[in-house]
Amino acid sequence: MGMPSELRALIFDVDGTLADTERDGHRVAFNQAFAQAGLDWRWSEDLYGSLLDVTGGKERIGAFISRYPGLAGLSADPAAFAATLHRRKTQIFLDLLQTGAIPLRPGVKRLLAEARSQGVRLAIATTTAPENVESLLRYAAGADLRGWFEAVAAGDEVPAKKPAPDVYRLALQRLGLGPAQCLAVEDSDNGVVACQGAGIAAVVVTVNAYTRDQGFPSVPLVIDSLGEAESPARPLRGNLGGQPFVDMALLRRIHAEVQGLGR
Ligand code: XBP
Ligand code: MG
Repeated sequence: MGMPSELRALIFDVDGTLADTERDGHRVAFNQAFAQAGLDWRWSEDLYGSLLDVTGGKERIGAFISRYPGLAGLSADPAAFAATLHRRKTQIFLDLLQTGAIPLRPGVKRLLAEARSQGVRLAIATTTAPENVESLLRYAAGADLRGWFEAVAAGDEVPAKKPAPDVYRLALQRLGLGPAQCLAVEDSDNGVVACQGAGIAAVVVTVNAYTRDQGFPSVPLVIDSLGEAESPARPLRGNLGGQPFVDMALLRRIHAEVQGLGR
């Protein structure tokens, strides 16, 4: 057992983690894209929740088409059709982001700023399209947070999306760090399996309405948000050591414990 690695970087998931983008963002954009294409498809909040097990918007449209045979309006080539619909959806989602309609989740900006003040590097590993990351970071927080992240791995940059480890491996490669030097922040089982598959054992999960009932195998801390002084984080698993929110000291403790366990 070598010396435990120092925590050098945090790698953040985007959708459901940096911001609650799915129900009122992506889902709304998908439905508007369907309507603009003259389709009578409409993804309710529940149906969308069942489709979220498929990561990637194009892949999610494809899964919908295969799960509901006989849909009206299909073209001959479903993959090309899904890709065209997805491009339209992405443009609608970008317009939505640029209105500032989607805020960062509680505690995100506070934790990012604290990490930066301590020289802990920041990266992103996400399934969503790269242009969505740029706009979310530019417009969600008011201040332009895009420059805070030195490495972004996103969307189709990798052949296999979460729960495959590819996008976390790409983030690690762009950081030039090993998995033991990093801690991931995620919101979903798919995301946890992906980071663990890339060797990142230190992970904290902030759940949302769509993911709160997932299992999160071997995750030391599962909470309802990163928390703020005025809106404390509530743990579903693990504990915050009596403090109201997740801070760098807590993340360093979790990272050290996981390293010490040699997981
Ligand atoms: C969540 C996803 C994405 C979004 C939709 O990504 O699976 O597909 O739901 O975005 P993550 P796109 O949690 O890894 O951030 O339509 O651009 O895929
Ligand atoms: Mg997510």
